[in-house]
Amino acid sequence: MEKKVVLSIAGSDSSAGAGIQADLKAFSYLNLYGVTAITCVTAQNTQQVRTIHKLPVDVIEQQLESLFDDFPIIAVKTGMLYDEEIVQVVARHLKNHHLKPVVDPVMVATSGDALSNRSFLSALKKELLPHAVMVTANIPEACALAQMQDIRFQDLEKAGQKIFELGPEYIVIKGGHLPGEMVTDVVYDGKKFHYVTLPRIPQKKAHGSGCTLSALITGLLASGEPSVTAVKKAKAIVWSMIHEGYTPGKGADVLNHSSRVQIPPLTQNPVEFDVWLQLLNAVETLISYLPSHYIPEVGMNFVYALPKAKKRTDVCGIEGRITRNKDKAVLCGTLGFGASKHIASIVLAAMSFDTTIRSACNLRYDQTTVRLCERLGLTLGSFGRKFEPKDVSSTMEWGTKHAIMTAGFVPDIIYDTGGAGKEPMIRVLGKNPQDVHTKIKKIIDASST
Ligand code: PXL
Repeated sequence: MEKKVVLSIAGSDSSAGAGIQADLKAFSYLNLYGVTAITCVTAQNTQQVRTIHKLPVDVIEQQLESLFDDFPIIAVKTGMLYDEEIVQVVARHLKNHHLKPVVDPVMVATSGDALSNRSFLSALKKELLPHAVMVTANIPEACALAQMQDIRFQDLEKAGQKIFELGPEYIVIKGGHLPGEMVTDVVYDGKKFHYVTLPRIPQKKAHGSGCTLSALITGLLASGEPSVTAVKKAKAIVWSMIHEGYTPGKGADVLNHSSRVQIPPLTQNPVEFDVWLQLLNAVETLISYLPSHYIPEVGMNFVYALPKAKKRTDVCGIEGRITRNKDKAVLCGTLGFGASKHIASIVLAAMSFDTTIRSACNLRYDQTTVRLCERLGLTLGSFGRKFEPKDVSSTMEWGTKHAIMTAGFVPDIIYDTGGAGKEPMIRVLGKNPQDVHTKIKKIIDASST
């Protein structure tokens, strides 16, 4: 096996949420081989930075030389460089090896502790930024680089232009410090401003998100992504890592760098994003307790359609389904539009009668479950495969429409008892994933009492 080699030149964070440790996890996430040159060792936990110990500059240099002597390094990110002396050494080595870094201009930690000294800023501007492929600045860092007192949303383009004059090919200004329910980052390539927006994740104090973002961008560039796409993808990945983050200590949250985090669609349409997120929340809640005997042989899908959905690609579902592993339900694969065939056709068929029924999920067929649904007051519909006309192109569409027309309305449950080589199935329908989940929970709770 071969992996591309990427380098992070940054500080060590003993709490492993940020710095070199975050960079390595981000590189691994992208299936790259990360190597590191450590500039400073910080003693910190999720609450505070206690000490910063700068390494002797010849030790930093020896790390770089050892790496360049051995590895075919194709991309570099710089993080905490602390002072002028380190900036100079790093800039010299990168220039010698014709490598243009992604620069994360780390100055202050999320906790408010300083991660640079007074000589850092001017050295960064003079020595490193003119040779950078990209700089990823948050608002306070952008203020320092652009020499602006304050940057509001309407000042982002002016700030981008001023930082562009310092030499990087691409400028990213991250809007997380600006107010609002949405967080917008701006990417400037010297010609055009590209806006990338995702909802703010409330109540999370994510330590290491800046480091992870720039490391992911570096890795995606190394993997051949165009620059603006690399920023968009990296932002979507970081959003998910924060969304699924956790609190390993007593202080800040850390990102979940697991390869199983679900990445939102790269869309600027808030409705699509909301459909994806509501589905994800329901799927995650469901699999956290779903008894495995509810999962059919063919696996389970859970879908949610856009308002006025007409085609399969308007329906978000699970690529790979929910399957059984021993006694647990597991989510295999990712959520995406166009990912489901069968359950998506059921929802599309239901929506042709009632546009408010936009979500569905299938369960293993069991006669007792059907009777239980009836007792719980859920409305039932069904179809028999043996009545299916020969010329239908989609059994699910035909069966769903047949069940709805027979019932005279869209029922909560549509089941069929199978056929030759066809597993019988129960499908739970509802207005949205929460609604479908509530019905499933009602069934599960009632069956266990
Ligand atoms: O998030 C910036 C950062 C970078 N590098 C190191 C850090 C931090 C934040 O705490 O500790 C080593």
